[in-house]
Amino acid sequence: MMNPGARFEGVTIALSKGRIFEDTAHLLKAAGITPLADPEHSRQLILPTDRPDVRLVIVRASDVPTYVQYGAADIGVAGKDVLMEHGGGGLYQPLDLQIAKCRLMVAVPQGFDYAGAIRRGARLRVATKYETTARNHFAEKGVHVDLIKLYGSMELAPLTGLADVIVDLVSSGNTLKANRLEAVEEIAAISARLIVNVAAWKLNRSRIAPIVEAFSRGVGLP
Ligand code: PRT
Ligand code: MG
Repeated sequence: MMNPGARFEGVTIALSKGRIFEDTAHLLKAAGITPLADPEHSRQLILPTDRPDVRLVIVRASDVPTYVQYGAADIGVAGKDVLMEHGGGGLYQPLDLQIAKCRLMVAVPQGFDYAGAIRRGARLRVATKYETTARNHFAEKGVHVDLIKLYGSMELAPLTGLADVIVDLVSSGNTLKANRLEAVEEIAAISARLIVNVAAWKLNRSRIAPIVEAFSRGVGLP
């Protein structure tokens, strides 16, 4: 039996707070949706909006695809990094929102001879939050790696001897520079995507399609 809190007849949108929420605000506005609380200041995890048929749920960035995949949310906004790692099962990905842009990179301590290590067939210790994506990337290149799963502050791993290289997101490059690291290889260009539960898209299209269309009209606008 579904728990009573799960019974909501409208559209549930999953977002993470921080940059995704901030960068999505203008897209929500384009869709005529105004949140009635600010997740940075409210402790509420379910945020009502000015539309009684639309609510937001605030979850960890890496949990957004999971909520949408299982239909606990109908729609979500997730970084391509998170979607690559998740795999994308049960998700329809109709829109590149062109927000929260960055690059997923391999980075090493400044001066580390990455190309040489690969040429020699060295076995690399790779610290990352993106275990699956990193494993696929190095397997494709034929590089032998030992993966070390971390949940944050990847930049610290090479500085403490935990790993030789990291796989992490880079936008300005300031974090790498501040830790005497340098990017040596791009794995993927990243931006946030609109994701929709595949079943909801089929069964509740009349409610979801207008929101997706409004988001698409807002893409690229300030
Ligand atoms: O914080 P939490 O653990 O809950 O989750 P999260 O860190 O995944 O969430 P959040 O809000 O930080 O990131 C959400 C999404 O924003 C990511 O999944 C990316 O798709 C996107 N994004 C865009 C970024 C960045 N740019 C980014 N620069 N996410 C993280 N960073 C971090 C990066 O990991 C590194 O530590 O910023 C640092 C590098 O920034 P520069 O400017 O110094 O290069
Ligand atoms: Mg973060």
